Amino acid sequence: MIVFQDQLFVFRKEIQLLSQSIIKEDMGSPFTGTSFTQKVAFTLEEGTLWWHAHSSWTRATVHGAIVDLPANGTSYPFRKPSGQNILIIGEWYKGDVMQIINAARATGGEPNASDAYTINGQPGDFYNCSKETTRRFLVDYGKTYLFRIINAAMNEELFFGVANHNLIVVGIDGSYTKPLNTNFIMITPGQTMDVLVSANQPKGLYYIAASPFYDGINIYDNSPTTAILEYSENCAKLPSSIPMPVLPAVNDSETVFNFTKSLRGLASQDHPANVPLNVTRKIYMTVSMNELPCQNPNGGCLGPNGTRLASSLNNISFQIPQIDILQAYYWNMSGVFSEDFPDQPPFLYNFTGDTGSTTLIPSTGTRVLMFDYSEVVELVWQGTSVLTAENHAMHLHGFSFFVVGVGTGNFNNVTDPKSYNLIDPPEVNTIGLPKNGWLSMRFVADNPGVWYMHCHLERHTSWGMDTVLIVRDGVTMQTSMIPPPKYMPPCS
Ligand SMILES: [Cu+2]
Repeated sequence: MIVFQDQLFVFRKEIQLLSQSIIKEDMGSPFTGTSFTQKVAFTLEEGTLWWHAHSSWTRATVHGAIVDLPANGTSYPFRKPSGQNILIIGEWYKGDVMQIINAARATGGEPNASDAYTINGQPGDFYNCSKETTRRFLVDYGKTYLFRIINAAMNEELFFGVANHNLIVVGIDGSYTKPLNTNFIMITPGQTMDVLVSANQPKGLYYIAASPFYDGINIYDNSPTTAILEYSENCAKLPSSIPMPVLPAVNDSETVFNFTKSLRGLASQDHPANVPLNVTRKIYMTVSMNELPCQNPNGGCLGPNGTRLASSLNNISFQIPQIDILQAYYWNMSGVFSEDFPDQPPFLYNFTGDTGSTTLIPSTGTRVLMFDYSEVVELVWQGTSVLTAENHAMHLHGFSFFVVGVGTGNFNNVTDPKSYNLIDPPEVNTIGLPKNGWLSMRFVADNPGVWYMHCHLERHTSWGMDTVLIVRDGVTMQTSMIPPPKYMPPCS
């Protein structure tokens, strides 16, 4: 098992990440104990991001927060908080997560659900093993605190709240938002949300809790995780009297839809929303759960009707290649991926994502979407009910994108763009696509390179709900990919 140093990086705009793998058990890998330095430039982001491993399910434990503070001489677009806390929600399995997904892939069935969610590594008061070590966040009455919340869970979107306290959302994914006053948030795996909490209630103890949002039909972990908001000098009450936040029902899609729809980018003079207006490339992409023929040499499959579970983007279930696409593209190696990702015919919006029979079994392949440098992209994700319908946490590497529209049902290319928010849409890198709904986003393809796009629900990623975007070089050095370092850590 390889464990990376989990440390908090606080910096301004540019850092060097030293990734150090530590030998915990000798698995015979020639790469344990090695290190490499990765240079990451945060040119536009301000707020909270996170880093995590991306090989199979390793991100379950290999992850950490990245905090990007306001640049010197500037401040937050809200009153400076009295204190800050990083709060990472994780997901814990009694078992090796790599074995859990490998076993599921072998049989084509569902992977085991987790055994607990955690807040900064602790499942909380409702677990005997955690009673003594439940995380406590200390506050002084009358002060306001910034909570940088990260959903690092593997497979569930989550509701989150603090008993008797309102939350004010002020940022998502390293971009400020207009303050949104709410008594809960829904945060998808991959997302970060910066939230202000004012300690304005009677001194005491209050539960902080996260519980799942899941509107599909499969197994999931339905246990809440808790931490405690503790006022200094509180008249300590018995634990049994600590109030719990009231969070929406586990399958409350409508509340989640309204929450997503209410998010607004800050769009101020200091933090303008540079929403692309002149779109040059439109992509319509279905997001589906599927099944594939059983290929288990040891017996039958545990997916629906003896098949194996799969998922797809545009009816293509992504196959992870043996050679990484970044190198294959950079060195012009053929046979690794193909460029014929079939865009749906440009905006034939009478597509009915609900007619599942013809697309229940997707095609498979390593297909990529190619973009010329600085193309202005509008991408509409369309959730379908091909096998089952549920919310998906859509995520793009390499870019933040503006969420210009979101709706239920099938996208209509005539009427729906009329309701686009081109003034103050939220700018994110991960967003929940509503069950059986659509979501339209825009970005400028000005970051040359090879970028993964996938659902951040890890089981869907494993089943093929992924693709890759390749942005070609521009005409100058500054608009081209930088060459690989002399020592490139091998992909293993
Ligand atoms: Cu998904």
